[in-house]
Amino acid sequence: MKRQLFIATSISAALAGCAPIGTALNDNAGVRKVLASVEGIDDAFIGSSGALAREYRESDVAPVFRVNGFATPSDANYRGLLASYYAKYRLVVDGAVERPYAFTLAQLRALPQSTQITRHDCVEGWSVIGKWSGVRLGSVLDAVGPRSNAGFAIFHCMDRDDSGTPYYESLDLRQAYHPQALLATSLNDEPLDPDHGAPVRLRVPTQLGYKSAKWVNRIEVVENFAHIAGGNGGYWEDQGYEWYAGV
Ligand SMILES: Nc1nc2c(c(=O)[nH]1)N[C@H]1C(S)=C(S)[C@@H](COP(=O)(O)O)O[C@H]1N2
Ligand SMILES: [Mo]
Repeated sequence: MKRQLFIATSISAALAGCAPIGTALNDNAGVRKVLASVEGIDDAFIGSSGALAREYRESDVAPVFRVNGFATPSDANYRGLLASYYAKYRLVVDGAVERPYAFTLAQLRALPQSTQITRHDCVEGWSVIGKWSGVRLGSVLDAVGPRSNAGFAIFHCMDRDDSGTPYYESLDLRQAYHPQALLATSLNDEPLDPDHGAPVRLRVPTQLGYKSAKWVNRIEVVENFAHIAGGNGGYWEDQGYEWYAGV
């Protein structure tokens, strides 16, 4: 059983490299859900909760971290953030939490910081190793206190596609409390730059790149995501990509 699941996961990762992603992967996700429900399997073999992504050495860090995804926001709101050196930035964390809060960048940087040198794997088939620092997502969630019905964290972003649809992503709370799930504010020892998602982006090295949402300005804690946008838990998920994108 474990071996089968391992193979299913590997096939999924291989298929995920092919765009466009269609029903094969969706079917696969359904299969995996059933497999994962077998007691104990998910902890050992599905990286959403326990397993750590490999961490690399300083000398492994790539000289250039490729930029990908939608264009860096250029609307009045984002330009205003840049002009204020992010003084006007707030990360709103609300929804199914005891103490909804709007964090300034300074407050996020004042929380205990964590650094990782990890590999970013894009679904398009390229990877790059970078050094990320920021606050653990779990620390921020602890600060606001998810309610007992909380199931997922939705990451709302400041960018949009050509037709004006906003980017968003989601993690379940177990993934969100993974020790390597960061709200990154620094890349390669520099403050995060606009093209890589400044001032705050998600960094989830255990999953494909599209989960690592850039330009995050709101984390909405919800019981489930059926009512959000297309109902599949993310911008690309709404186009047919798998919600679970473990690498
Ligand atoms: N808000 C937002 N986040 C996003 C994307 C995007 O288009 N918008 N693209 C995703 C994809 S597919 C990848 S590979 C990474 C790219 O991050 P990078 O530009 O820092 O390499 O961001 C992810 N997060
Ligand atoms: Mo990607």
